[in-house]
Amino acid sequence: VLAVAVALVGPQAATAAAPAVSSMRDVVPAPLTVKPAGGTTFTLRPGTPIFASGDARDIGGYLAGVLRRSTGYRLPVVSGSGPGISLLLTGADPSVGDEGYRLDVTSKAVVIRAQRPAGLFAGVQTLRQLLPPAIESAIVRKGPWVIAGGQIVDRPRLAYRGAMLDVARHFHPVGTVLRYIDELALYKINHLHLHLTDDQGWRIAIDSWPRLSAYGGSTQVGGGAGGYFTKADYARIVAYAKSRYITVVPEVDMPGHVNAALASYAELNCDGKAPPLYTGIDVGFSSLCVSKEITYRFIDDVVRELVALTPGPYLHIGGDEAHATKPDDYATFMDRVQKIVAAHGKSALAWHQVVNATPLPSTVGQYWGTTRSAPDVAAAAGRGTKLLLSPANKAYLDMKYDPSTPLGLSWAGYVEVKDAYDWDPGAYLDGVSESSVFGVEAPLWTETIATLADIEYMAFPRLPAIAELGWSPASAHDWTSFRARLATQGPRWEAQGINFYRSSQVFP
Ligand code: TNX
Repeated sequence: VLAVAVALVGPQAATAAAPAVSSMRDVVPAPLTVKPAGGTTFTLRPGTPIFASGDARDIGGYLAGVLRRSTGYRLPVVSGSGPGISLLLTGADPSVGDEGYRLDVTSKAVVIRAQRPAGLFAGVQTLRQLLPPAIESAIVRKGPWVIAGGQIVDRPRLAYRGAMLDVARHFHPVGTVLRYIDELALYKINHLHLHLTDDQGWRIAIDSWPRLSAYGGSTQVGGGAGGYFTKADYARIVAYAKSRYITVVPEVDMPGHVNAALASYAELNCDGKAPPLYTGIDVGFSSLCVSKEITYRFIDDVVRELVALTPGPYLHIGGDEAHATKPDDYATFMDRVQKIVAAHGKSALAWHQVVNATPLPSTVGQYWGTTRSAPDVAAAAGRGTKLLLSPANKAYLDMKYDPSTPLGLSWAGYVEVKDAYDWDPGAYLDGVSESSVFGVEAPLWTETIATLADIEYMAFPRLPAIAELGWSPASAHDWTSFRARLATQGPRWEAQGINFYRSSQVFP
């Protein structure tokens, strides 16, 4: 009897503690403009239609899928218009651009208007946050499902809002990556950078060099079994990400971080001898052989096969911590590899050391330093190189929150939620103006991160902080507002079973 009583009290207590109607002002990332209409509410009913036709149809189906899980309602997806939820690709102000939207909630209808499907998808993510947290439950909950009335007009500040997952140090299987994609979508992240290769493992099948994955993917940090994505696995990730309006950016890290490749093919080594596989966490000890022609045939093959799997415009070529490559060789190598990528019709992304070579006009440099002064990077920006900002002491999700964090590293310092949030990407690097800033990205290196629960613990709540810096207008940047809005996300993460860090800065 006692157990039954507890089971009954549990969910009711949680519902009672949460406000009946979520505030329009609590959305993360903060929208461009929010105008609540005091008193007006819309209530979701079992038969509420979701009107969506043409290119909006898939998003209607996606929204219905999200809402049916927790409401148990039918929520038919139909064409036409009327009282209900409408997803329209007409009538949005052109100023919302490709990813923006307008959302109107009245007592009769919820209407999301956008110019492009990506904008409707972003509007749908906002709509989820206007519903009670239990809407995120994987099992049917009681409701009522009430949405506060008003209007939101929204569009992103920066074009590229990314997250990186290192599947090389610890391999993370397809299911984990798909779940992370769904979590990124919640916060309007639009790029997933997959760090596919490193000293400890090669994680993508390359048909013309099969030992890369078969042997080079056979272990990981700590000596576990590792693993790799078949091309079908990888295509599934790319397609799933696309359905969430996320572009996958594959990285093959070169000329350093290549022990797994060198171990797989003796001929890639300058001395013709394959080193053993590596399961430690040192960096900077391996290099491709810059003077051998086979190196470039190898890269051309890998790039060609990856490009065939990559609908997006970018291929990441690494370029970090090439301590085992002489500086002249590094420049020679990076310049040649950028041309290989260009010859296959893609633009290169590279860690910011690429500025020590000659970045092509299309190459984007990813800044991962820990100082605001980086004269060589600023000079490159002055010459036209666009920058993706991932300052390690702000944006690295693998840094410990504080000394007691059981996972993670601390070489760039401890990164509490406020540290992750309190910087302005448009005015961060000395001498670099916002016009040179292509976007922000939150990398998650996985030397110490082995499971989905580990990934979630490090990403939440810092990932939404970086997402807000990339999406919300600079004028909305305010820690006090952000931490209050972030706190309202906690019950949503609980409903989804996301394992998050209960930072005392956010959840006192
Ligand atoms: C530096 S940041 C690295 C990675 C490590 C990471 C750990 C960068 C471009 N390289 O090889 O995994 O630190 O935080």
